[in-house]
Amino acid sequence: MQRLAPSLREDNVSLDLISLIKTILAATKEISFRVSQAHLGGLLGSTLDENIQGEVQKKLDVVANELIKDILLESGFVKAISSEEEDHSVAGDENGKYLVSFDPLDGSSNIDINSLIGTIFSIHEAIPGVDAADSAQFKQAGHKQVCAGYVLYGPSTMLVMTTGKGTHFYVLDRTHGGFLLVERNVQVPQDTKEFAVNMSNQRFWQAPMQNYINDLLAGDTGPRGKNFNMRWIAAMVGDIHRVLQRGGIFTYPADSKNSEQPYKLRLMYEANPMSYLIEQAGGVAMTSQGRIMEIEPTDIHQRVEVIMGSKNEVEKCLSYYK
Ligand code: AFP
Repeated sequence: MQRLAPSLREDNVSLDLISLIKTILAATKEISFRVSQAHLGGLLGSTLDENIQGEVQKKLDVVANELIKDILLESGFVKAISSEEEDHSVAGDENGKYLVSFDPLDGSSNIDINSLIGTIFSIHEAIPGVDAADSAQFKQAGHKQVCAGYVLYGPSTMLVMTTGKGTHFYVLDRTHGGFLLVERNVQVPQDTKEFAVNMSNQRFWQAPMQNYINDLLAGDTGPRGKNFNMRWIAAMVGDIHRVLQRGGIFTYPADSKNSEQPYKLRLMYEANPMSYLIEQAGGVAMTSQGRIMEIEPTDIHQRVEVIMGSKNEVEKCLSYYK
């Protein structure tokens, strides 16, 4: 099995970007260890703080954020970072070539139940001439990402990553401490019989999504003429990993639970990187209005509607909005 760096060189990834990726992965290896020891090390449960999203921070959210932040800011490769757990972007090296957005631990509600969680990251090129402290440089659309990926802390620790030459799977081999390539050019099946959505929000969705899901639930007695299965891990990393592996549609649609906040998922460090991975694997990543990676960001913490996965199923879902 091929090691990480040679596999990236095969995709003509620059040495600087490879070094940055290895820097991020060094932090995730430590996070993987801390996650496995969390119960023993008193790292379960919440802190007394909330992040800027108004969510209570888990102890491991804070630990993971500090590990990634520190290693990136010390690396010299990074001009600035933005994180789910940081109110504002944080300046790095004025000469750093890259901007990194990340969710240090996605699926926080799974931490205390020993279930799937992961780190999501998205890399853009820094804009020359812009001050490192200026958060406006993060306002770059998802199609400008030069790399995106996640590390899933599951039964095995897996890296799923793209640099624009397909989406590849790697597994952390603890015998030598590196990630090994296990599957190159993963392909999302175009058709599926599986959907992922938080059904408890159903009554708050807009009519098109209500109608679409009702038709899936009607199974072979309804207009779709086939039975669908439902899965919900409550961590986007886990749900998207399943979709990449065996197909499916994943959605977090607009809802009316909180009129000031119709969307749940964050554009810069959830929707954009996952869209890049899904599209590079032949899937589709949309809102009901258009392609996620075309959205021009207005804020590093902005939220967005998400409908992504198997091509034909996503297109079917979108047809209900026409
Ligand atoms: P955190 O980033 O706060 O851990 O939230 C996880 C998440 O944004 C995403 O990974 C899940 O798909 C979604 O929340 C789960 O939301 P529900 O609470 O509706 O299950």
